[in-house]
Amino acid sequence: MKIGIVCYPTYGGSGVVATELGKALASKGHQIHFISYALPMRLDGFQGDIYYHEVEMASYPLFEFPLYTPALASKMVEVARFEKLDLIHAHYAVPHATSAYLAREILDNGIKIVTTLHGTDITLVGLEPSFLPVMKFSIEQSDGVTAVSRFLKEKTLTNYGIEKEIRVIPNFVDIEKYKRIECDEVREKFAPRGERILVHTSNFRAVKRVTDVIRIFHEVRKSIPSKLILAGDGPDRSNCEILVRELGLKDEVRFLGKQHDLVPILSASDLFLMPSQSESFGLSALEAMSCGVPVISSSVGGLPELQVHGQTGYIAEFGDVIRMAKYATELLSNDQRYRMFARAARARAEEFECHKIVNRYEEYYQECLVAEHA
Ligand code: GMT
Repeated sequence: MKIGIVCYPTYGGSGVVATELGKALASKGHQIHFISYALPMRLDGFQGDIYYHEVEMASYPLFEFPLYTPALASKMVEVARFEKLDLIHAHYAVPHATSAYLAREILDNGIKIVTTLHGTDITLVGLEPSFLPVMKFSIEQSDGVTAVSRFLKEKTLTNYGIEKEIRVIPNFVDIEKYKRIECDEVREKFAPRGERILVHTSNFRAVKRVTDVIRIFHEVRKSIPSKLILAGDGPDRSNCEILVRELGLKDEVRFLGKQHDLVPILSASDLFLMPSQSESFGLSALEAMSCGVPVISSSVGGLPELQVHGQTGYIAEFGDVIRMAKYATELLSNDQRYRMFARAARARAEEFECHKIVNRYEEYYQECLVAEHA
């Protein structure tokens, strides 16, 4: 198949899923054309059947705001025509599903559109009155729609009053790449006195509640000698830096900023913290679990579809910092239970192994290609 993949290139789960999916599909013989305004973060290294097309943005004194939606649609039309695409897969509905709809109408050549709903495109941004009618329309017009969890599917059906069939295809992980490796050097660097290491990775947006991560760590430290590693960057980073100083944790918390290779960091870690306010799946928790790291998370969104409470980690109500800290402390205090949890986390991650899930996307594409336009 010749597939156009549209995604955000930035540090975020939807771009990661789109890029890893494209790479996996290319390795199975499909021709993949990424379309975005910048090179997707994980699209590194040369791979024969992968192409990248950058969306150019015209500027004109009349335009106070960038006009990305039509520019993206025009690029989709160009790529689809020149490369004879069979299908365009839009990741994150806002505004990609709308641009894809426009492109399909212009092309009028039988090309199909699949939209994958990732999270805040449905739970937050898409619900803005300034977007909602366009989002509902664009999702309904897609030839196929997938959601990364049952939670997100239900939210879409109820919040938008959509009656369309939505296929749940969860996030996935490359279990050969995301596995625990020897990382004594990393441990030595971050925790020279053998302290336990807690870790969190995200794009530091408000929904991730990174300040809760710091507060949980503050509680855990009261009884367990430990360090906290924070990887990633985003709008809440400054608040977090301030809180760390206010709590007197400057020497105990390391802010690493954006990182390309998380495997050594996850491999050196003992617990992953994800106290999010909203999380449709929790890809970074899955990557941690694949490295054998148990997770303490909130109970929001799709997290209970990934995490098994009392086996792969613990789940507590969002905002309940004390309970999460208690769970973390208990787990880190019991070596035998900890080892069981670490094994269970890896075993659970194996259920989301890359090839299994990529096959499900491939099958879905085939179904959409043969189906009549809705
Ligand atoms: O919805 C978002 O916040 C954006 C998106 C991203 O690009 O970071 O994250 C979502 O998509 C990921 C991949 O499908 C999911 O694993 C994340 O749970 C989800 N984030 C939220 O729902 C907050």
